[in-house]
This record gives sequence, structure tokens and C-alpha cells, in this order.
Amino acid sequence: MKTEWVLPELPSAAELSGLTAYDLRCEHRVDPLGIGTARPRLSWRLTSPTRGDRQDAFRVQMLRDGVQVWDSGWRSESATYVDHGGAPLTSQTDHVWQLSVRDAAGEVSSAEATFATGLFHQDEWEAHWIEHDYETDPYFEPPVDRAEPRTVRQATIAPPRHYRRSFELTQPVTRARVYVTAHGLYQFSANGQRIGNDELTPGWTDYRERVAYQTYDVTDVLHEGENVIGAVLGEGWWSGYVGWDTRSHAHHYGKKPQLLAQLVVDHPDGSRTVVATDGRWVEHVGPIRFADLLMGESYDARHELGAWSSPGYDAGDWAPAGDLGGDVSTLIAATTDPVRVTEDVPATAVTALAPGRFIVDLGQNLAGRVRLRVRGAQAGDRIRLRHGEMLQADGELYTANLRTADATDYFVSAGAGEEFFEPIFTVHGFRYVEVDGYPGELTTADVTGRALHSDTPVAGRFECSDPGVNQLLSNIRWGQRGNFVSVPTDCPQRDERLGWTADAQIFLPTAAYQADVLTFFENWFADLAVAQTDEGAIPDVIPHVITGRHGTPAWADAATIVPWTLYRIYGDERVLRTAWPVMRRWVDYVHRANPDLIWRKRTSGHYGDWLQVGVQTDRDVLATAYFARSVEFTAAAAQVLGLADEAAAYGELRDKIAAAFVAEFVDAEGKVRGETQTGYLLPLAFGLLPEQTEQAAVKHLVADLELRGRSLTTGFAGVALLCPILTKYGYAELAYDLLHDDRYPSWGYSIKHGATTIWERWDGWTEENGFGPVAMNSFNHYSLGSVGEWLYGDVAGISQSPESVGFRDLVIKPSPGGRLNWAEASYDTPTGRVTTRWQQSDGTLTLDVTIPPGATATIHIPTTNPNATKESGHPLSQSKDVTLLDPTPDTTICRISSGTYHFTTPA
Ligand code: RAM
Repeated sequence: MKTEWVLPELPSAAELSGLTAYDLRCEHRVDPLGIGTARPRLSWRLTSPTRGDRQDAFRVQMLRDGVQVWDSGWRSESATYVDHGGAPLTSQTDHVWQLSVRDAAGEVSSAEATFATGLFHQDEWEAHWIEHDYETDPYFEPPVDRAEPRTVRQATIAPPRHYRRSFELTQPVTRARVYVTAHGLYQFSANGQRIGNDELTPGWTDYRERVAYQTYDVTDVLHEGENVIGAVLGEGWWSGYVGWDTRSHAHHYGKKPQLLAQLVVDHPDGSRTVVATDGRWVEHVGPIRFADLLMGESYDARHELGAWSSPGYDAGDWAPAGDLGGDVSTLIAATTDPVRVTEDVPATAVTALAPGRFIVDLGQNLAGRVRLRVRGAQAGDRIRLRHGEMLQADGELYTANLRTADATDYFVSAGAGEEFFEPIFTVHGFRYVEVDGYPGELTTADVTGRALHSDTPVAGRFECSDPGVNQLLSNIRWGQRGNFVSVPTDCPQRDERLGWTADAQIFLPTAAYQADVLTFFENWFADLAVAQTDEGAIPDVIPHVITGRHGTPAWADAATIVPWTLYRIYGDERVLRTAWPVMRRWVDYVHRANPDLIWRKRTSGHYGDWLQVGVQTDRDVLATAYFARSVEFTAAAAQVLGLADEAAAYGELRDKIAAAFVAEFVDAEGKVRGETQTGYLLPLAFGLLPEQTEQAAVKHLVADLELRGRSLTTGFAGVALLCPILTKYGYAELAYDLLHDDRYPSWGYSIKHGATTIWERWDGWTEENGFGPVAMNSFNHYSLGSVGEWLYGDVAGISQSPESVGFRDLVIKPSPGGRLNWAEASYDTPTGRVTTRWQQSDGTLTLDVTIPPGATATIHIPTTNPNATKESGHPLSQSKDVTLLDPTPDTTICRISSGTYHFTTPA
């Protein structure tokens, strides 16, 4: 298990002999098992110790079980991806792909990676859905005494059951794979071992249409003779509590959980044994007496089942499972990285509140659970763990903001000396744990926080000289981790945890600088597509549960913004191909209802600039700006997809919306109706203003900030745009003032008051009023963390030119300023890693840049004397690797290609 979620190191220049391919991916994943497509995309990244190096050609050879099935031949292309071009791959086969890359000098280097296909055809499934059968086993024990506070409601959740099947293998095993999923949550075992380290599988999708199955290799676990496979099955998103409506919010998809698994064992003689879930499986309740994502888990160690998934186990009193038949029509191969525990967070302090009752501080707000060590308890002793993000003034746990989420786990001891408890089917959003009923003294060594989230590969890092800004970045990162739990959620702690669409689209650019979130968002977008109404509207939350609202401005616009942003960042046009019908139907829906191009009708929930401070951004302004944005991206997608007529038509429509926006909302002095910061930011960021009014609007924006003593009023929609727009128009110092501000409202204010994650609302806690409204007050919410895009993009200065996709043509434009005297960032683009570091000292600015092979970059170096800028000690005019472009009086601008460069200039 990884102990930290950090960017992996690349080999240093000294360790490399030339152009080197690394991070080989199949369908954007590392060595995936069970892919669902017969023509997967293969991709790789490049690194090189040599300046100007690039990939001149590549070659892929595809081998199935050691036999070559495709050879791309040498292709004189710089692309770092190719779709499998041989005969379509066949189901349930293993592949090795060998990649060779050739540099401009003709040197070749090679790398290889693997993948396996899943089950392509429904008739390959022999598995049936199985579930607890009340007829053969009416035994139902009410959950362990979860007396307080909501026993009745929780009684709808049945104890998780263990399922097993014992079978004989009469031949050795050459390869064994198990394909497994659940309506609910499962943890799979074979021959006494837990299989894989995935959590909360199969993850949350719109189960009505899409249920992902996972594939695990169990070759080394099985053997000739008796074998056992089995699983523990919980409720999860399928039939447990999700959202806030305590009367109806369990059972969104079904009433009780079901399991489906198919083990396929290959033998040396070419024969196969298939063992699949059916009525021959048996089931038994075990130590987990209750488990729910929101409510918590109860574990009674006295009911442990021993070696229940091992051969030789006496399962005489296990009951036959109910066999529901084999409808596999909703099954899809998993396409994205599962949730995993990615870090152990040690407790930092334990405070005794009363005998046996302690508050544990992990020092970090996170999503996950704890592992508790129990020493010296008597059989039947019950320990209660309550989770919370904050403490009250009296030192007690603050839980009012969790609303109806109990977030409470129970452990009942078997009196076995040293015991460990860690729940498996629940997630809490917390920093503090109240441990009640603990025998003896609890120490920090007894409690470990287990952070879990979708294990999206880390793609970036940022650090600078200011500890406050580093803390902000850490809070943004933890906000991402705590809320990317299978789907992008708004919060991990209260009874909500929903995939709010605006939050997702606003945070996506920041998220992508920190982790490779392509497949994560593609998976979520598939649920968005499924949920689009017949008319074309998009629900506020995806997967679509809880709220009937759909078509909200800035929320539903995720339909266009998410695919277009993914395309720009990752350069995979397949995203647009899939999303195109969704994008188009969405903008047509808004257009139909608003033929005069001002989006007033069909605005559904209309949250405006959600959680703005003390102002009201005009809702029509916000909606119409977003309408223009969505149509712009739809036109752009059409262009990429070669749909010239659509591109022209939507392009024209976008210009008309912009004109209508100006006519309706912008006066001759460039004032935008409502005159709020977000009111100015939206048309500036979305390019809606004519040149004459653009500069005037910037002045009004700046004047508003000045009038308020350089203080922000922006909510979710405006905040992401604030610092980038100020920087773009020459007001970087104002952006820095907002960054460093620690008065209310600001990011710094939360940090001054101990925040380790981004808060949902600027007034989550204030000196004046204490805790914000209990009705809605999450302390782990990423939306206001969208300033991360500015830290990577403008402060460290890593972005791409407007025409570029996949960061092939980089713009390195750092903005030294504020209290920072250095900043550095690394980011894994689809081509390879880009790194920047700037430092200001003794009147000199240094800028170190590394550009990956095949990419180009325009470098903007702020300077007091453009003619004095040097690279590795030489004037730029003498450098053969640097092309000088026309400087401005305060900036050196030049072009470079791949490699590492060291610029210096008078600051
Ligand atoms: C709350 C949350 C969420 C937001 C909605 C409108 O549920 O703040 O993030 O998108 O409101």
C-alpha cells in the first residue's frame, strides 16, 4: 500500500540514455485487467535528457499469449497514442504490447505493458445474481444495539452477509480470473485471502443502466483440490442511504444487495473451469451487523466466522443463497481506477473527556475510516466511534452539520486480547473521532486514519515559499481526495455526498492539474448522458438520485464544459465523440425555451452564484453567460469532429448570444447588470464583451474589489475566474492580495482558523457567529478550491496556447508576485512531464523549465530589461535552442522545444 499520494519521481537525466517512453497505458490505465473494448487506445509518455529531443516514429507490436497479433509498423508520427489497429481483440484474452520509440537521430528504445480483455458478450456470462433468501433462511437479527439516535429507520438495512462456494479443481491452474460485481458493495475473497485492495467496489454508477464489474487475477491463489471463493456483501449506494431525505432515501436502486461473480480457470490442456454465482452458493451472517455509507458500521467480533473462505471450513449451517437468474444486460467492464486506501494518517492527539471517552485528532480532515486497536476488552464490551470534522468550544465533537448522517461505528469485543477493528462498507468525512467505551487508556498509536478515494494517478505538484499558500494547496488537494470517492461529490460527511454538476465542472481544471482524472470524469459523464431527459436537460446531481431538478444554469452546463475541458487537457477526441449528442441536445434545449437568447426560462433550481457573499449576481446574467459558453464549446466540439455545418451554426448562435448579452445587460460604460464581481468575471472569462467595453468592465471589477478593501464576494461560479482574470488583465498583485488575505471572507480566513480542507461556505465558521448554518455547512467541499487552477496555471505558469490540446504547445508564463519569492510545479501532460520553478533573489529572477519531448513552449519571462535575459548564462540571441520573439518592455518572450532550460533576468 502506498503511504502517500504523491507525484512519482522520474528518472533523472543522468539515468537516461536517450528518448525513453514510460507510463504506458491501455485505455488510459496502467496494465488494466478486464477492459471492455476490442480496439483499446494505447498511450505513453516520453522523457529525455537531451534538448530538442522528440519522437520521430513509433511502433507497437501486440502479442496475445505470446503470439503477435498486430504490428503497427514504424509510423513517422509524434503522437503518443495509437488505437489498436489489428483485428478486433477477443474476449478474455491477455496481451502484451511492446512499444518502440525512435528519436530524430534514429536511436530506438523500447518498453512494454500488459492488459487483459474482459467479457465482451453477454452470453459469456454464466453467473446469476444471488441474494439473501428469506424463505430458506428467515433468520434475521436486528442490528447490534444502535440505540441512538435513529434505530427504526436503520432497521431497513440488513446485516451484510458472507457468501461462499467450495469447488474442486482436478487439474493445475495456468490462469484464473474472477469477474465480479454487486448491486451493493462487495469485498471478494478466495482461499482465505482478500482479493485485490479495491474499496467500495463496484463503485457508484447509475445502476439502472450501468453496473461495472471488476476483474482480478487469482492464478496464484487457486490450486488443485478444494478451493473456496466468496464475498461479503453490503448495501452501499444500491440500497443504503444516499442524500438527505430520511424517509425515502434508502433503496434508490433496490431493496437488498445482490452479488454476481464468475471465476474462469484455464488449465494446461486448454480446458476451462467456470465457477459462477448461482443457487449452489451458501450464505451466512457474520460479524458485520450493520453497514451503511452514511450511518456507519457495527462489528461484533463475537460473530466472526473464522476461516470462512478457506478450504476445509465447515459451512454446514450456511443457508442456500437465493438465485435471481442471470440478467447481465446492465454490466459494463470497469473503466476507471477504483477507490483505494491511499494513505494512513496517524493520530496526532488524544484527549480524555471522561473515563473511557476520548477525542482523537488526526490533524487532517479526510474521507475514510479509522483502524482501531483494542487492548484488554471483555467479550461483549462495546466501543462507539463517532466522527466529526470540528470540535465545539467545549471540546466535544461537533456533529450538527452532518444532519442525519450518523457517521457512527460500533465495535463489540470478543475479549480476545489485542483486537483490530476497521469498517469496510462505510465512509466518514472527519478529522476527529470520539471513542467511547474504550477499556483503559487510549493512545495515538491505537487509532489510525485511513484515507480513501478514487485512486486517480497523481499528475501534479505545486509548492512555493509561502507556508499559507502551501497550506491552501494542501487543503485543495485534500478536498479533491475526500470528494473524489467513485464520483465527484460535494461533501463526504453529511447526508448528501452527491455528484453536483456545477461543483464538478468548476473544479475539473484544478483537479486535472493534480491527478489524471480523465477516466474518472468519463465514467461520471456516462451517467450524466444516461440521465439526460428526453427534452435534453441535465439533472443537478449525477448519478441522478434525490432531486427532480434539472437544467440549472452552470450546473447542467457540465454537459458541455466537462467534455470540452477533458478534450483540451487530455487531447483524446473520443471524449467529444461520445459527448457530442449530449452537448448538442443540451444547448438545443436551452435555445428552444429561450429563442430571444436571454436564458430566463427553464432555469430549474437556479442557484445563481451559489454561496456568494453579501451580493446577488443577476441570475439572468449568469445563465446567459453560461448559455454562450455551452454553445461555444458545442461549436468547438463540432469543429473537432469534422461537423462543419454544425460548427458554423453553433458558432453563429454563440456570437448572437454574446451580442444579446451585451444588448441586455451591459451599458455604454461597460457596467454589467447587478455590478457584482461575478457579473463582470463571467463575460470577461467567456469572451462576451466587445473590445470597447472589455477594458471598462475590468476597471469596474477592480473598482468593486478596491471599494471593498480588496475583498471578494464570489461564490462557486465566480471564484474560479477571479484570480485568473485579474492576472490576465494585468492585476496579478490584486489576485495575490486575495490569495494572502486572511480576513473574512477569504481562503486565508479558514486557514487561520485551522482548516485542513476547503470549506463549502466562506462563513463555515466565523469569529462573529461561530459555526455557519447547520442546514448546509460542509468543511470538506472542493468548489471554492478552484483557485488551484490559478496556482498551477498562472503562479507557477503552466498552461497551453488556445489552439493547443493535450498541452502539446505549452505556455510557460509564471507570475511572480505577492509574498512569494519562489514557486515550482510539475505536471504530467499526455506527452510527458513539464516542470517550472521560478525564484526571485538579489534583483534576479531565475526560471527553470523542463518541457517534455515533442512539446513546444512559449516562455514569458517577466523582466526589467528584456535584453539582459540569459539562458544557461548566454544571451538569448546566442542560444541555438531558443527562438526570441518580439519582447514587450517588461517581458522576454521566446520559443523553445523539449529539454531543460535555465533562464535568468534582472527582476
Ligand atoms: C449544496 C452544495 C452543493 C451545491 C448545491 C447547489 O447541496 O453546496 O455543492 O452544488 O447545494
